[in-house]
Amino acid sequence: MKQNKMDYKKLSSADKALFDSDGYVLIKGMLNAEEVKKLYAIAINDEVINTKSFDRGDANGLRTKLALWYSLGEDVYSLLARSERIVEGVRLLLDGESAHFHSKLMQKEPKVGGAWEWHQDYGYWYRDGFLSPQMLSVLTALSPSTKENGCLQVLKGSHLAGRIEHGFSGEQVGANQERVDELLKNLELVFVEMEAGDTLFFHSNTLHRSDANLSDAPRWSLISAYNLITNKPYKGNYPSASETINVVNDQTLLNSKNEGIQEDAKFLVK
Ligand SMILES: O=C(O)CCC(=O)C(=O)O
Repeated sequence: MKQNKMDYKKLSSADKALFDSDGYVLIKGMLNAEEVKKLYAIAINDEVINTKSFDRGDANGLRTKLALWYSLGEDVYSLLARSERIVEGVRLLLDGESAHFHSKLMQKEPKVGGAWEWHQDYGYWYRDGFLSPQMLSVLTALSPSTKENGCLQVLKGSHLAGRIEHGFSGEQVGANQERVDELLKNLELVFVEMEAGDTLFFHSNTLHRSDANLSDAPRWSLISAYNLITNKPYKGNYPSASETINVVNDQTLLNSKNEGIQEDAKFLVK
């Protein structure tokens, strides 16, 4: 059944106010059940994703799997990242025209999916050459995300602390623990439990982490990162980060016959 434009969620000025004060905003049901079912089915059978995925070890040696790519195309993940509802939401939150930095498919498998240590995304992206933290991540749950399967945790309001020094923690880059410990005393720790199809927009300086997935349920999510188009990196080779996004209407994800990703999506190779 064709969906009408009015049925799609759109971020409001109240969402923007929450993002500004808390460093994140959760939009329930950003994707409808049919859309998330389609995306998840394609993702778990996507051979290209499978071959391009790599593991990151956490501080306890558990491995968490992901694939990361830089180019937007016609695949279903890009159709979501380019959709009007997401791009308009990003524009509203970043206060201007935005570009796509990268997307990634996070695959936290049952029993083995490792933890992510406390970090700010800008802790990484600063090193990639972005001069300002006018950037954010859009995380859409493809399967339910719960405390049991290692949902995302955020420290509410931590984006206002500015960029914290990051160093290696296992094979990951983690935020300075002394600062994190102090912030933990003062700020609220929120476990962001999500239904499949919910979307979290969070600021690049919001401290976040997640526990290992020791449950029987997978936790898969799609994360796209965006930057204000004027905040393009001064080094590295990230073409989409300075390009206008070719926006598609919200119906395209469901109506398109396109499926998984192409080999030439400019994958991060580990
Ligand atoms: O989704 C998660 O568990 C953590 C992901 C994360 O921290 C990130 O992509 O920066």
